[in-house]
Amino acid sequence: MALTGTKTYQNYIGGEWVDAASDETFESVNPATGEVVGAFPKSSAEDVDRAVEAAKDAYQRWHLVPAPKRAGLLFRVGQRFIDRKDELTELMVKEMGKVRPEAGGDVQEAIDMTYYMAGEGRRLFGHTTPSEMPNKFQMSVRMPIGVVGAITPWNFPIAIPSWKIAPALVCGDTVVFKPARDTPMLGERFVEIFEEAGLPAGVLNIVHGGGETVGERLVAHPDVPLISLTGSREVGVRTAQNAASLLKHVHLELGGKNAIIVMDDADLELAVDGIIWSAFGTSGQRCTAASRVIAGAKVYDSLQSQLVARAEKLRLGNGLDEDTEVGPVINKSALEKIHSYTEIGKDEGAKLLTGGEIATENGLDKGFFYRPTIFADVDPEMRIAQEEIFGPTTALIRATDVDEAIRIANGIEYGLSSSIFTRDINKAFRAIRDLNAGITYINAGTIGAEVHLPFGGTKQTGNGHREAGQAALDFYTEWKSVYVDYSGKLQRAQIDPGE
Ligand code: UN1
Repeated sequence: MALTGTKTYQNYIGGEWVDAASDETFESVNPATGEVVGAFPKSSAEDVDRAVEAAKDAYQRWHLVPAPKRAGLLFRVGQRFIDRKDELTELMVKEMGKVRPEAGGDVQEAIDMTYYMAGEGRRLFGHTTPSEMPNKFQMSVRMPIGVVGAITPWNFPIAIPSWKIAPALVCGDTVVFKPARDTPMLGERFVEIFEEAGLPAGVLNIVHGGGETVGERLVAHPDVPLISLTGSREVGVRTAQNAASLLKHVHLELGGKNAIIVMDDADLELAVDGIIWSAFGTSGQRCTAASRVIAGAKVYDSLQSQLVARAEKLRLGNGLDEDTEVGPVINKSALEKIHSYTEIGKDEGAKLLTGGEIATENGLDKGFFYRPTIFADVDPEMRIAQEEIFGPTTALIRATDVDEAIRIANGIEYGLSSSIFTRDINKAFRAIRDLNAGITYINAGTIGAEVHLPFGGTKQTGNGHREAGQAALDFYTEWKSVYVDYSGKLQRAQIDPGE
């Protein structure tokens, strides 16, 4: 049953809502109820080309708008996000499934990022440095680059677009935005807010559709020099490969297999809170989710029983219900993938402590619900301890000391987030130095990054770039070094001695 009739939404290109070239559509579905949220165009390469043309044309003017004025747009967008926070929050619960407080947090993250990047309009600092020669001035300045292809995931459907689009716009780039197929309505609202805030035509465009058509065309398009993608490792590798022949700048934010280490001296109650939140918050569908728990011998048994008791109490349901703690997973294929990992874990010999099944009681069968799942006696090499499941499943692993715990935590192909619970300052600093990850938490779970610090990971989590914070500016601009020689004569660097 459709919530909003059978309305088909449009793309937004060059400041106008327009139909796609083909009549084909796809539906966005509420994962808690199976209801249709709306129908969206299955756009083709032709639609992408139109959007890129509009963004390229707009770039000619936008990059010359003074940065504090570009920031003015973002300040107005930030205010509108605040004004429409409740409405966006409710829509997010309906389209993506996360529970209301978390959906509100997602919108808040976009508010924070938009204001943070708006502030950059009066900074975008470069450097001045002395010259090795007399009467010579030099500085480095950030230069905008051109059109950005922003390809975003469904798990943070308002926050992550803001992580890419706010810095791109303040830096003077223009954007073609492809939201995830599971959350197109939130993508369309996101753009609508920019339109309300006075977006100049073509500066931000949205093209709906699949990765294999819209995403791939953006990556292949010669007039899109920047691609920022948050998605799976597989799609990330393909994106980098396809973009390589054009030497595009590619920012990739891919998977995680994040661990929480609990040392024998930890505050166990706090660790249990951190694990439950990090493993089952957003139904485990965060790149930063804790899908492994590495525990010392003395705390292992107690931790295991407390975690099981807490997980079994978590209330599954529609995120619109006040008492729901865990919402659905995004779609049927995610549900099937998550369940297949339960089978894999059992076959590998891990001990299933709780969960491990699709929840169907009290109408949950209308949506895609999976019971919070905990495996114990997990060997670090098992697939459930190595591969990203992206669901409410976590694996308990034993470690004898901090060295072994860190070795196990690092023994994966990813490197996004990491955490250690300990009261020992020496162990905490060892972990900060030795955990090979883009983020390390001390005495907190693996989730909850703030917008003014760099976000991203090591190893197969990405390709070395970071988003958020000042680090994002390095992706959306290029450095230019400027030398001004006011000596009135030829001065040769490295050759002529200074006076
Ligand atoms: C993600 O799952 O890709 O730190 C982003 C966190 C959130 C962002 C997660 N602020 O968990």
